[in-house]
Amino acid sequence: MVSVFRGPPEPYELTFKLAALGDAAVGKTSCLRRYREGTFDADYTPTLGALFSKMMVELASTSGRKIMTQLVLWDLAGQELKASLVKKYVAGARLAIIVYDVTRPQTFKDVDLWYNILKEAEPDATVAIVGNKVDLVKHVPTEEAKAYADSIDALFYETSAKTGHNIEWMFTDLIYHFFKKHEEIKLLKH
Ligand SMILES: Nc1nc2c(ncn2[C@@H]2O[C@H](COP(=O)(O)OP(=O)(O)OP(=O)(O)O)[C@@H](O)[C@H]2O)c(=O)[nH]1
Ligand SMILES: [Mg+2]
Repeated sequence: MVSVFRGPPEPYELTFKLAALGDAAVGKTSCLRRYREGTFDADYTPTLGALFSKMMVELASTSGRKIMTQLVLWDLAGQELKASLVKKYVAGARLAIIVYDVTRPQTFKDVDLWYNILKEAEPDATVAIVGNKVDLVKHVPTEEAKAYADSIDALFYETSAKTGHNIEWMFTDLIYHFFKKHEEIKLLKH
């Protein structure tokens, strides 16, 4: 079981880093904010460089023991095109989401560029491809994006940070797969 702990910071047993990548204005900051705080802001404030925030996530082992973990979320500027800088920011990330905007096909094409930079820096990261803004008219076919995600062995989700559609599920499932893959903790199925 994986669940967000929205109380005050607790002592934790494990900490892990998640990086959010993708073109400008695809909704990286919005997806992270929706997951962390449950809110949405319609105004666009581009992220400069990179920002990080922390949140508590509670896991349950197969024996039912609760394990408090700290998730460190790194939010990268979509305008940050210098691969060397991106690599610096993603260093140490065990998990990554590469977000595109389902209304803008170019942002989907660029996913592969972000993926290659990530892969060079963190070859073992558990990766999710995320098509965001599904509350709007979609211009990137789901099947095409899913096929790409399958080809690079990544997870795939379609979300809306605006309505909250699939956001909690996407992060929960990603974290679940990460721990399952590494078998550091035997988790209860969510
Ligand atoms: N309709 C809709 N708008 C969204 C959604 N997610 C984000 N937006 C809007 O899209 C714009 C960009 O969102 P951000 O979260 O700032 O995008 P970003 O990827 O962090 O952008 P950079 O920091 O510049 O890389 C903002 O105006 C958001 O309100 C969504 O799911 N649906
Ligand atoms: Mg941002």
